[in-house]
Amino acid sequence: MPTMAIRLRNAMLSLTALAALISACGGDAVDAMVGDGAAVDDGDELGPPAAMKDMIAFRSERDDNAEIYIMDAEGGNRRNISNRPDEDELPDWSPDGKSIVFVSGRDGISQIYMMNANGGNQRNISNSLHGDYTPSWSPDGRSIAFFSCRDRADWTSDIYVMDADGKNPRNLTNHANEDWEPAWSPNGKSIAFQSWRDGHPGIYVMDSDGANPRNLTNNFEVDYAPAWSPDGATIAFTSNRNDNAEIYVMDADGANPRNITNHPGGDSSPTWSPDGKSMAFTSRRDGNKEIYVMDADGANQRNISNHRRDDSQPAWSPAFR
Ligand SMILES: [Ca+2]
Ligand SMILES: [Ca+2]
Ligand SMILES: [Ca+2]
Ligand SMILES: [Ca+2]
Repeated sequence: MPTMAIRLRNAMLSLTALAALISACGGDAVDAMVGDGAAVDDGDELGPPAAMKDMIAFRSERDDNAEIYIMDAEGGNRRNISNRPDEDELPDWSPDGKSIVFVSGRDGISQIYMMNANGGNQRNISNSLHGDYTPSWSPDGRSIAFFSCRDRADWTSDIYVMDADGKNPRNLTNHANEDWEPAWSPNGKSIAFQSWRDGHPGIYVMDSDGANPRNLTNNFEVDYAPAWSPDGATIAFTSNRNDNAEIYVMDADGANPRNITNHPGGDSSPTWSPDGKSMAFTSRRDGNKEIYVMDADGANQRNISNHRRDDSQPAWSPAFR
């Protein structure tokens, strides 16, 4: 049985990426960006927004800085839609498939941006002085959930919800420990998230107004990155309980957790296809991060990004209809 020290070390190792995000919440001043996007025209030349069906948005470093890419579920029609020299990451889709919400550092600190799904009309909607991360669009299209350190002097984080135009942000968790990675349920009534409030990162769920938070995973290992199935019956997540990161699914009340990837490489960040029959996820099994797709029971795991630079954070469009 691992000691608490080993558990803590494992937790920190597996959460390196998000820990890096949190450190950005520490108020490190980032110099004003130089030459930010001066050659990029966000105007209407890309045309009106069109709904993107059965596309996967993801973060890629293949252009030397993080960009939002989209591709179809077989890996075809791949293109860079953010196309800026700064870090662009953590995409999520509007329910109508026409827009993508994402995080960018282009204004000096990670904030939440919106763009058409063809890359047009990129704009900052959070306009926060602190870091904002992991946006999740509500199924009715009206709200964006995210996590931020904006209200806490100790730089820990809470889950927030704002209107989809960035107005009216409010803190849903108000808890002294870290709260990360909100994910709306398909009926809009609940938000799943990751929290450290019981001493080890677990998956929690609360009502969409922040009431009634409860722990769904209740174990001493690291669980994170919740994603609801389109029918709301199942939550996929990432767990290190088998000593390497695997995709698990559980019933929406936390019962019946089972490992569906079963591969010694690190597997994380699940996202469901709109029909609930498939999932995309990030895997490091080929030596760098790649986007994988599999059947929802874990069969037919295959690499669809196939690039030596890191590809991660998949989001399948649209999650809800
Ligand atoms: Ca970029
Ligand atoms: Ca908190
Ligand atoms: Ca694995
Ligand atoms: Ca790759």
